[in-house]
Amino acid sequence: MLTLYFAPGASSMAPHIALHEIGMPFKAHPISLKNKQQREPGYLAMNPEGKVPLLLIEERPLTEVAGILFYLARRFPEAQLIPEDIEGQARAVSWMSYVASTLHPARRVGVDHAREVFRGADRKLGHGGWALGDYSVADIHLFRLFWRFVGYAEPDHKDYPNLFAHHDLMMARPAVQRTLADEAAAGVE
Ligand SMILES: N[C@@H](CCC(=O)N[C@@H](CS)C(=O)NCC(=O)O)C(=O)O
Repeated sequence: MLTLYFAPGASSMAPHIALHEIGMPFKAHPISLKNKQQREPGYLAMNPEGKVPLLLIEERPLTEVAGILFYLARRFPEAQLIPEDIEGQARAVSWMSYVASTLHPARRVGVDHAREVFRGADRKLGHGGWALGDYSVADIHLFRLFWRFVGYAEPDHKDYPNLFAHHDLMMARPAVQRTLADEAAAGVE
């Protein structure tokens, strides 16, 4: 059994979406970042970084969004969340590394910096839908960061046409709608 520790709206939303895409039963364990549950000794024993997401594979902890998405995509190939060929898989990892190392930390520097960084992401994504051509875990990771950016920066559609088109494609997916509903209902902030 897989267990996902998540906080509503946090980075853990990406593996949460992937798990719903896969459609296998899993346990979803909400934690409150506001109440610092990620700093409790029991949680730190599983993830010394004190962050979400955390995926337990049986009892074995796996952390970092990109690592968890890669694991899920490879473990459940029937969900078609990653290309089959090695170059395609490397491109998925490349996109997820960019999302984790460039998009995720942008807000900490400031909203103006984030606006500039996401303009670069819009150019990188380009016109025409999914990051790798077909839908993949790279889209899930990208979506969560842009979804968050929309929430705090309230960007104008015309400045990010490709990312907004991608956002609309993602919002139409049942797995995304299910994740947003589950996280809203989770009972923590
Ligand atoms: N590099 C990590 C970042 C995870 C991360 O920053 N998680 C945040 C929520 S979005 C968190 O758990 N913060 C709690 C804290 O720092 O106390 C990943 O990609 O999984």
